Amino acid sequence: MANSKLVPRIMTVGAAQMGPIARSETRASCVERMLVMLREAARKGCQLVVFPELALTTFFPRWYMTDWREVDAFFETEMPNAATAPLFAEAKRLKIGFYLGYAEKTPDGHRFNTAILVDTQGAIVGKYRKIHLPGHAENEPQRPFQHLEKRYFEPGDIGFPVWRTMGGILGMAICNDRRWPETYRVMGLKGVEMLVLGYNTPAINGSALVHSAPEPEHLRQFHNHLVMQAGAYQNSTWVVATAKAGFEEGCSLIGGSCIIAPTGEIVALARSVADELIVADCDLSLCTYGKETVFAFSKHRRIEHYGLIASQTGTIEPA
Ligand code: CDT
Repeated sequence: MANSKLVPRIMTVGAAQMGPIARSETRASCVERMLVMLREAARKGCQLVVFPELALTTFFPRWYMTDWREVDAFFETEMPNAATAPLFAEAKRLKIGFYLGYAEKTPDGHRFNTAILVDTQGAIVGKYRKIHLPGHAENEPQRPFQHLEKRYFEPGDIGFPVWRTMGGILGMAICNDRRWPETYRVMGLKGVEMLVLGYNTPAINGSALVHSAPEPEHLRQFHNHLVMQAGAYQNSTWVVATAKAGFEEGCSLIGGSCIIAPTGEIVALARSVADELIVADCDLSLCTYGKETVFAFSKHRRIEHYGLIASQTGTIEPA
C-alpha cells in the first residue's frame, strides 16, 4: 500500500529578515517594513512568513534599565493591538500566515519573550514563550554591551507545543532556543514538520570579551547554521530561521536568515544584513524519509539511557 505521508505537501514559506531597528523607531514604522515584505511574499506565493524575534522594537535587552516604566514601553499588553492591526489585516487579506516575535507583558504582570503563529485566516493559532534566556540579570559594566534577557523576561511557561495548522505540524522557538538540541527533540517527538524561529544574535559574544578564551567573530555565523542544520536533520524537520540583522544602536547583529530542509541542507539563505525576504517551496512530505528511517524514534531511541537529560541541569564530572 502506498505511503500517504510521501504525497507532496508544498508550503511556500518566506523568512522576512529585518535590518536594524533604532531605539527611536516606532512600531508603526516596523510594521510598515513588514508589510512591504509581506506583499512581496504574496507575489512570490508564500503561505507563511516568519518575522524575527522582538520584531516590533530595537533589541532593548542591550541596555540596563532600572525604571520599569521605561522597560514596559518595549512590551505589548495585547495582541493584536493598534500597532499590529494593519499587519494582521493585510496578512488575512493576502491569506498569508505569519510568525511574529514581541515582548509580552501579561495582565498579571509577567514579562516574556514571546512569539505567535497566525494562520492564513488571521487567527492566532499558537503562542510560544522563550524558554532558554541567555545573558544575565544584573548590570555588568565590564561588557561592551549588556544582554539582559534574564532581567527583563521570565523563562517561558508553555513548553514546546506544536500545532496542526496550514497543512502541516508546526512548532516555534526563539533565538537562543535554537542552540539546544532539547528544543528540537521535544518538538520532534510531537512530529514537528516545520520549526519556525526568529533571532537577534550579536556578531560579538559579549561574554567572550570578558572570558579568558574569546570567541572569534566568524564562529558566530558558523554556529548559527550548525545548530539549526543539525536540529533539522536529527529530527527530520524543516527549520525556518529569521534574523534581525545589521548595525543596531552600536551593536552588530549577524544575518544569515535561512530555510533548512529535513536533510539539514540550507535551501535559501539571506545575502544582506538588511530587510530581505528569502523564499523556498518546502515539501513537508520530505520529513517522512528521515522520520521513518534513521530517525524513526519509536524503533531506535533508547530512553532508558537518557534520564539524566531531564533530571540534571549542570555537568557533574567524575571524581
Ligand atoms: N536573542 C538571543 O537569544 N541571542 C543569543 C545571544 C547569545 S550571546 C549572550 C543567541 O543565542 O543568539
